[in-house]
Amino acid sequence: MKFKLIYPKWEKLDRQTPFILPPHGPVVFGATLPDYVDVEFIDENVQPIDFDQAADFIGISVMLTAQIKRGWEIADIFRKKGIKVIFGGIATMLHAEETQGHADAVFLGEAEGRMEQVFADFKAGKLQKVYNYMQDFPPIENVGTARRSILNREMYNYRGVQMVDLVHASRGCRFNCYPCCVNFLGGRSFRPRPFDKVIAEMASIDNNRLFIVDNSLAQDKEWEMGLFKEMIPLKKKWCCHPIEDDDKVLDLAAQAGAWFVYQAIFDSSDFIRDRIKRYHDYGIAVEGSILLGLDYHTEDYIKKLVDFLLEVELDMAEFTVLTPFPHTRTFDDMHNAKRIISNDWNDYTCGKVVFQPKLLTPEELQSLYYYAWEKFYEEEPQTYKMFKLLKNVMEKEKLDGTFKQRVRQ
Ligand code: B12
Ligand code: SF4
Repeated sequence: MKFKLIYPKWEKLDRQTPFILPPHGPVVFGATLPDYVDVEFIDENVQPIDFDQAADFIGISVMLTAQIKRGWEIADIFRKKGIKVIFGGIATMLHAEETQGHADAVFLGEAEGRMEQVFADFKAGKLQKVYNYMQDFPPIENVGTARRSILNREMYNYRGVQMVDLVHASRGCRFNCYPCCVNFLGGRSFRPRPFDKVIAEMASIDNNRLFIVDNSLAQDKEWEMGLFKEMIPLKKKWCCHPIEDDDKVLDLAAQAGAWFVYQAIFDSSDFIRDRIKRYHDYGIAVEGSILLGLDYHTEDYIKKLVDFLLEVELDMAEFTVLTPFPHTRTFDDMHNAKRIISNDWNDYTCGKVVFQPKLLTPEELQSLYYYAWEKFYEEEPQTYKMFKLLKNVMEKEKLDGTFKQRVRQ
């Protein structure tokens, strides 16, 4: 059976240097498919979709709200040709009802152990309209090594340098941050994968540079230290979301090859200053995620925050505008207060103001977003800071003999 799995394109963050990482959800999903399924994967961010090419069944995998409308367009085209379409992935769960109007089936939840049934239903002509496994998580041991062979890996490089490969060591998150929908998606409890499976998966990846995409590694100190200890012999270099702020953990992370972290920066406190310094003390670079548009943000506040980021020598910064994504507390509050000014999901890129800020006008916040990107990268442009980050990893690799020339001609 020929199954075409599509990852729709979306508009990238305005002002950020464009780079495209290999998708993660589709390759993890790919590992859950029955053996008889012949899967072809198309990432529309790097290659066009051939709507005339034959396929028995279409799967659409969507991660972001900003992808969903394009997903619907693609589905409508295939369905007009009489080909059945199933949707899955994060944005399907967040936009389940709306998506049903464009799909023969929507799959909600995690796919491990569930695809035999879905494909058997398809073959029998009995596809269900909705497969709802929300908050009904399969055993975490069932998460297998992602099927990266479906990727056209040549396409994922930045100026010839191979991009990181994505991998995850856990699901769920025990925190419940204001703008985040992860509790709705992956549950409130932390679900770590067994170490042996994670290490075997990492070892199998033909790339020394990884992105461990777990929501936050700082969920369980013992587990985190155990993971880093197991990773040391692999000599991989990796980036991730936050690491526990603890000397022992940071030391092990550095030994295990920590390269840089994505760290949320919400103010200019000494706490944040020390947090960045401690990462730097262990040779770990920091890419800040800075959310603009919180209720206490004024022009002065945002400008001082950018000055602070330069002063603490943050390695990279990613500025985003607070966005009321469905199934978040932000959405409920903004919706109840009638503060949402755009309901067009294509605007939900995190680079556009779609709500009425409290102490600024939407236009003022939008120009402060541009100000932040421009001011932060005024003296050292993004490409230069990215080069410094690459230099950092190459130096680490040269030290332990894992450096390989990766630039393609
Ligand atoms: C990894 C990640 C990223 C990576 C993505 C890299 C990549 N190429 O994939 C990076 C860091 C680049 C990223 C960026 C952004 N991200 Co992000 N990211 C995540 C994260 C942490 C994990 C996603 C993941 O891989 N999960 C693991 C996979 C295996 O799960 P899955 O995709 O659900 O797949 C399973 C099932 O859904 C199913 N499935 C998947 N596809 C299909 C298809 C079919 C047909 C079927 C049946 C089943 C199925 O099978 C899989 C196995 O069970 C999520 C949070 C989360 N935990 O979900 C946020 C998340 C998706 N990101 C989010 C956001 C907002 C962003 C940004 C827009 C903003 C930002 N700065 O963070 C940017 C994008 C900006 C840009 N430049 O365009 C939001 C999405 C909100 C929304 N509604 O759009 C999330 C939910 C986090 C949050 N804070 O709420 N992100
Ligand atoms: S923002 Fe990160 S730490 Fe906070 S709830 Fe979401 S996934 Fe967890």
